[in-house]
Amino acid sequence: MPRGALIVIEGLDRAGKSTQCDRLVTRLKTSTPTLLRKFPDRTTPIGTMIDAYLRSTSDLDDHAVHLLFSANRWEASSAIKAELEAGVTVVVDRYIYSGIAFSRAKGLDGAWCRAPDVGLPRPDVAIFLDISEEAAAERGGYGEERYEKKEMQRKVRQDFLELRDDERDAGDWAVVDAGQSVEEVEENIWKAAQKGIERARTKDLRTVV
Ligand code: Z5A
Ligand code: MG
Repeated sequence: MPRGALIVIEGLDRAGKSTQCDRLVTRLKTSTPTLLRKFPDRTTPIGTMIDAYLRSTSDLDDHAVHLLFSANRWEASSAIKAELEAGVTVVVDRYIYSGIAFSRAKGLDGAWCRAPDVGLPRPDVAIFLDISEEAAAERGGYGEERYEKKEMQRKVRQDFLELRDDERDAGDWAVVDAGQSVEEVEENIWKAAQKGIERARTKDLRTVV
């Protein structure tokens, strides 16, 4: 039985990640078993701490919260590996790149930020939904959460675009213009996802290096 593909959707606030993850999962399910996972997973004990932090009901050191986000991925990693081995394709709404980009934007060292995620299952494809500040702003005002501020989002976008060029992830990234209609974005994500599906069909699962 072929293994499932690990397909990661990344992007800024209001880029349409959750909208598109749902559409991709629905479409994939017509031909292959597929599951959706989202990070942060706010349902676990670690996720509860992250949720309180994001809603600003608790304060944590930037390093400590970075490690919580990573631990939140690690606590799901065995399950993700088992799902992939069982032939289930896993679509992930935010993953390690959000972890690195948001913490770097707060001023933490890039190498330090990546270290705790080394060894996690590596995406077969990481699809980055790129959106300009102007287009994102048209989708409504910023919400109440901690990072939903213009200057932070600008820095995060810059960090994401730098991560795309990291040699350790060479070949993993696909950039999709998220400023188009929902249907157009869906179509471009579908094309990009095929790359990951093909990779999973022919190659072993790797780990983040
Ligand atoms: N974070 C971190 O710091 N470290 C980590 O390791 C991880 C995350 C994993 C919470 O994430 C915060 O955690 C996040 C990063 C940080 N902070 N910020 N900012 P989250 O994933 O829980 O955030 P979210 O609130 O669920 O998602 P989002 O990014 O805000 O939105 P989205 O999922 O990208 O967009 P959406 O909900 O699909 O769509 C937004 C709106 O736009 C909605 O009204 C849609 O109907 C509309 N939309 C969607 N697509 C379109 C198109 N194509 N045209 C027009 N309108 C559209
Ligand atoms: Mg979302």
